[in-house]
Formats: sequence, structure tokens, C-alpha cells
Amino acid sequence: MYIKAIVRTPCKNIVNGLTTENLGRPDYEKALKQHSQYVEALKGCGLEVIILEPDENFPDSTFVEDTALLAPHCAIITNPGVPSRKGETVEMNEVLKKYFNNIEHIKDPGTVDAGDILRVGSQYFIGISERTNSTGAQQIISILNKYGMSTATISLKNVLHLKSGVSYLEKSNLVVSSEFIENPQFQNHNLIKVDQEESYAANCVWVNEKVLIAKGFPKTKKAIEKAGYKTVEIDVSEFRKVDGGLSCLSLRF
Ligand code: CIR
Repeated sequence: MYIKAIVRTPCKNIVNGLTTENLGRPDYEKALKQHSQYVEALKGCGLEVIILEPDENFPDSTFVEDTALLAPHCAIITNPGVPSRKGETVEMNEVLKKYFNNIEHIKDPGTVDAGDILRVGSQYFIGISERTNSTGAQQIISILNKYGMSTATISLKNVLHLKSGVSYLEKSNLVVSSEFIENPQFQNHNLIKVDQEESYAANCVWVNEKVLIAKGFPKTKKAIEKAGYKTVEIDVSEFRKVDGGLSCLSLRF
């Protein structure tokens, strides 16, 4: 069960956010509207939502998920893998001090975007990506092991972050797309396989028995519902334009 979520309202500068997509720039007003619908959806799942003010210094700062990993016994402040995002962790550190007694930090030369870390039951998978390097992954592993949690690494091929391509829906159900469908590390779970044409929908979020899913991916929605979940569709088209998805928009704990 989650009780709270932290989000940050997008800033106007989101139009200058990093992207590998060719979908145009986000429409700021539309992004604001979509973000408030996302907040309402989290509230609809029973969460108290802590909303941080927009920060124009950081175009990608609405993607709070990358700045910290929230585990049962500690919060780990990351060290994002691109220079333009490193400063986003400063305020998140202050915010999390209110909720976590143990705060750990990833340090240079280690880099980690927490979008690369997926909890599956009691195990944490850490994607080695363009953003998360091996040194950063090793730091995450030592910290999680110190708190009694088990870990494994996965090398990413095509996706930006691990959670862009795989999501955990509890009860051993994993939503997997592209490079993760055949991954031997996931084969002992129930796999909900996402069609290549709907691969963006692999980034979905389990919140207290409901699953938030991006709007416009009917096959994936149906497959998740068939696995026994109630889905909540949210339009995140403006965040997709800057490589963001549903999970990136909040930290849940
Ligand atoms: C970035 O490139 O860092 C942002 N434009 C998107 C971050 C998305 N975060 C995530 O997948 N966890």
C-alpha cells in the first residue's frame, strides 16, 4: 500500500526538456492540465499528494521519480546522469528529510536516475543505462543490501530507463515490452507482454490495486484488466514528448 506521493508541477521551461523523441515540443498549458489530472488520479487511489512548486531552473524537474529511490527503510538521493538534472536532488533531499529517518546519497563518479530502478517484490533491479553507470549501480546495491534488500543488475539496450520498458504490478505480475520480454531474469513471473506498437504503455503504475496507464493503448489496457486490475487512463501526451511517462511523474511511498 502507498499512502503518499510527491509530484512537482511542470515549469514553463518543460518545453526545453531533454528528449530523444521526434514528437514536437510540449504544450505547457496542456502539460499543466494533464499533470493536474495525474494528481487527481493519485488522489483517487487514496494517496495524499505533496505538490512541489515548479522550478524553472530545471526543465525536466517534473520527472521527480529520477531524483530519489524510496525504499521501506531509507530514501536514496540519486545523482542524475545528465548535468542539467543534477541540481534537482537538492530540494528533494530537503523534502524527504521530513518523511525518512535514513537518507543515503549516490556520489560521483557514480550516477543513477531512479527511473532505472524497479522493485519486484523484495528484489530491486537496477538498469545500467546511459544515465545509470556501474559505479552508481554498485552504490545503490551496497545501500540496499545494508538494509537487507536483494538486488540484481540489467544492462539496457534501447530504452532510456528500465521503467520505460517494464513495470511491476505486484502479485508477481510484470508488464514487459521489447528487450525485456525474453529477459531470463523476468521469466519466473507472470508476464503481461506489450505489443511493439504500444511499447510506451509498458510504463504504467500500480497504486493500491489500481493501475494508472497512459491513454490510447487499448491492447495493453485490456491485457492489464484481464490480469485482474482496474485501470485508470491518463493522457500524458505532453510528457511523452520529452521522454517522460506515468511513473516518472511521482515518487510514491
Ligand atoms: C530526461 O531525459 O531525463 C527527461 N526528459 C525524461 C525523464 C523520464 N524519466 C523516467 O523515465 N524515469
